[in-house]
Amino acid sequence: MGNPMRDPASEPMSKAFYVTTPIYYVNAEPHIGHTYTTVVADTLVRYHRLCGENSFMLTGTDEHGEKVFEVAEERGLPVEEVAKHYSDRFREAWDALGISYDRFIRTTDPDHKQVVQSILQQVYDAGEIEFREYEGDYCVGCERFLTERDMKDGLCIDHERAPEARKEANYFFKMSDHFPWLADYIQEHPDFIRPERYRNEVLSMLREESGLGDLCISRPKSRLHWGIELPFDPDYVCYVWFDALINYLTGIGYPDGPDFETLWGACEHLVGKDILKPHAVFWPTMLRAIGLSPARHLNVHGYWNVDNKKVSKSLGNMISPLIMQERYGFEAFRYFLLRDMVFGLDSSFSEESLVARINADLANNLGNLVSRTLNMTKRFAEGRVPEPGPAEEPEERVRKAAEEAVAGLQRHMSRTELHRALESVFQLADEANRYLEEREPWKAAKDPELAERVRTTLYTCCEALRILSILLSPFLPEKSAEIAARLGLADAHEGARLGEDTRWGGIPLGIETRKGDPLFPRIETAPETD
Ligand code: ME8
Repeated sequence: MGNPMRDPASEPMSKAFYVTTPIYYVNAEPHIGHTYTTVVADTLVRYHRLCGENSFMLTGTDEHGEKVFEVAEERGLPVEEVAKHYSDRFREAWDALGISYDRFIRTTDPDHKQVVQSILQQVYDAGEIEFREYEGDYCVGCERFLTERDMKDGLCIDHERAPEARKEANYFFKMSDHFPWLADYIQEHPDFIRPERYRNEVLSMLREESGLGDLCISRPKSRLHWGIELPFDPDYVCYVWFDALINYLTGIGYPDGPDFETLWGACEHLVGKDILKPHAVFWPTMLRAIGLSPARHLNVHGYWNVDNKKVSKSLGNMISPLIMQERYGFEAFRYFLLRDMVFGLDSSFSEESLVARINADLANNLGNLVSRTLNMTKRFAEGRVPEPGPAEEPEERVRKAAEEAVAGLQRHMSRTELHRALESVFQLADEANRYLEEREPWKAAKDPELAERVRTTLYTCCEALRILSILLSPFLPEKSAEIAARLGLADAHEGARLGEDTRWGGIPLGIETRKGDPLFPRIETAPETD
């Protein structure tokens, strides 16, 4: 755990880590989908802090555009008021759920407006923006012109609504000029877009998609005044996606903030597959136009569905994270989200699967290990971590499981495979539970000749729990701190580092432990009635 003697000045220069979530539209309350992406970002940033890296997490709200304007019109309210109302809902939800973001950005923030205008001017001056007439099918839900691929039976596939035919004179970013280098870049950096299925999707988009031409980046004020004004034409505002993507730069102090260069070079975007195209095509080309390289990775996840339908505001089948928090405790819900979704694939949400997961992994496996270890330490070792005897084969197995858990965590986190990282860590809890069953300290304690064996068993389980409390801290921040506190290690847990503090044998002997209520009470579902 945290070493009080550690001198930060003597440590090697730390690596950097920068993670972003999409900035969410301010037209509805946060739901399970937004919560998932935000929790993944929070887990990653906590993990990188645990590794001692200079880490930064950005989230926030996307406030301009027609979608938000429409909601304000419908309600007869000023658009600024609606935007603030929903932006506050997101911020309050993340605060209530303990999300450790470093900045919550709003696209209505003054520094963002200034950055967007300076980038627009820069791209305009470079001759990459042109004025022309355009005609097409526009979906307000997507906030963009649709291509054939985006429609089925004349309706937008994502929003199940008919697009509007629109003809307008607008400014265009000459995005298609960039497609050849972008395709090469994606080929040469095979894990830039991951998992692989999304990389292939983008490559085929670049090869085949007929409508993927230049990007219309303006909206005439006569139709929509809610947006950032183009610095080179006051009759237009900036297209919401061009404005929104730039938040990833504003958020870390572009262009000359002290950490900008370091963090940008370590940027990991997290997005749902619905916004693959803007992130994989619009954004890298925009960055190139201002001389910046793409993010390190674009990590793309699938949808949470309920009854085979994507959870979304427009379909009205939302699951509220705050209600889940009230019913099950947020950490249990958070665990379920991270453990049940294979990162990249769709997943189906139901309360039955949530309860089954909580009971199996948290109540039975981890929770039981904690209560059995601490109860027996109380009963057979006066509540203190005892001095062990020599390790035998069963102890070696637990120790090996701890080493493998650390290695598995590192391997899977570097690939954003959080479900697999958790699986690796839980194998240590499995192994420690198996070990307890094998050593049976509750029986051995009756035989004075086995006193040393009992001490060794309890020591081994306390040490496994200490290591688990560190490895689980990115996933279960509060409960892992609680495990550490019951082991008498609350202070050390705060500054723990992966590697030096997760080596076997670090638990101080003789420290006073405390049992306590079940960490994750079993959830009894209502009995079925005939
Ligand atoms: O697209 N399953 O905002 P948005 C999983 N403002 N994730 C889901 C989901 C679901 N059913 N539904 C939503 C926007 N999400 C733009 C982004 S970024 C510069 C601008 C998550 O409020 C997922 O991360 O519609 C998805 O990409 C995002 O919410 C869309 O949020």
